[in-house]
Amino acid sequence: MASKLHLETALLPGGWATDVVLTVEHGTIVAIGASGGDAAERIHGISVPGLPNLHSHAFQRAMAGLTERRGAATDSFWTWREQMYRFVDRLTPDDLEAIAALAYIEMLEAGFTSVAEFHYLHHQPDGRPYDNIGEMSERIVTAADTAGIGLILLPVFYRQGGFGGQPATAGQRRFLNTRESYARLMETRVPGGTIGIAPHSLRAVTLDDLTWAATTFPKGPAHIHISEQTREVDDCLAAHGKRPIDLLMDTVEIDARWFLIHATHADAGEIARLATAQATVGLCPITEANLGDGLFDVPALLARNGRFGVGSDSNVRISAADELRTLEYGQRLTRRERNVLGDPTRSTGRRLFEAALGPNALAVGQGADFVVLDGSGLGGDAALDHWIFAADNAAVRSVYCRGVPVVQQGRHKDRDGLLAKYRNAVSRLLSA
Ligand code: NGQ
Ligand code: ZN
Repeated sequence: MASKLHLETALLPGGWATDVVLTVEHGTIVAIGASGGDAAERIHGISVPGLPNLHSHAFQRAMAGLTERRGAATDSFWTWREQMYRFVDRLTPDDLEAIAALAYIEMLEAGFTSVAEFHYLHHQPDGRPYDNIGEMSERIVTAADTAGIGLILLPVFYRQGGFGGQPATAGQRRFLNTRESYARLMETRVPGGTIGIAPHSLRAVTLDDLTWAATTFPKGPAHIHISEQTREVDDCLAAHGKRPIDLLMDTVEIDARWFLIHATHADAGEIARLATAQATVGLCPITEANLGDGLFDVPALLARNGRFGVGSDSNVRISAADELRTLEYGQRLTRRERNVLGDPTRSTGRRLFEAALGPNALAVGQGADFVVLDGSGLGGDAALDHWIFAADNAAVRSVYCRGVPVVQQGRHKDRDGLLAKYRNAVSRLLSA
């Protein structure tokens, strides 16, 4: 069952290498060698490990382009959220599957080889569970399988409308679970993938619920939205007398399994704490710009050797390169400096890229998940910088997941059929 792939140029954990031969068995790299041999399929271009997408709400892909219009009052994250709730109200399981499948092939075409789906659209529009309570979760699993992307399914635990036990609004009723119904969602099977917990936010669960979820499911990844808006920080201080990340870290044991999504308004003390705990900050620069969230202090995190990655969140635009570029440009614009997130040992694009890889690498024991870039005549770090700062998604030539080419010549193999299904779903939604 072993196959061999001969990479012309590849980014290995130790740096750039040429003529790298991967031996792949059942999707996993079992050996890395230096010589070709006839059996190996030759892959031209610059091969780099696939990036993990740390945060997605796939259904929001279908809202791209629908919320860029000023309302009567000042628009904000909170007015956008009301529009999102109205959109959610009409989504069926078929819609979710069609939209998620398109979002996932676009992620692959952008160089993401796995997605952490922060999934909260669990129930029927009136809040009653589907006959199969896991219906919507299973649609996400099917969409990921159709696209061929790695899936970390994060069923979201959502219990209340806001701090201090505020009742959920009508727009939030599809998201709600008891502890019992949540435990059933956590039984969803994710073949070849992973499942993890996702208390939605400190707004949407009580501290008791948070502790319950973390201790009932002590293994696997744990994700939470946190500190994205200054109002959330203010409300948290008013309700609990602590800032959100301090409150989280005083309530449950935060370690390397935790992903703190956004963390935009973390202060210096909170950044030091989460870095020491080896939690990963899940930054979503395109969405954070689109929603007017603010800028996370990445230099402070890097100074503490903290971990970060990127997520496409609202999927208003799906591009790993653009996430990294927007992250760096936000810092350049506020500091009026260049190469803010770089270091002298490598290019800024490579530094950002390697940070966002997390544990992903072209190495024995890892999945054979990699992206082949067209370097436009450039090699090494310059090819990565060209992708991130110039060519964007157009530089992605092919993408391999578990050793199988899912994207070739920049296009996913099933793009046409999945795009047609997506368009049907969106036109039905907009006319409903
Ligand atoms: C979400 N999105 O769950 O889709 C949220 C909005 C909320 C972002 N935070 C809802 N970007 O946070 O209450
Ligand atoms: Zn989110």
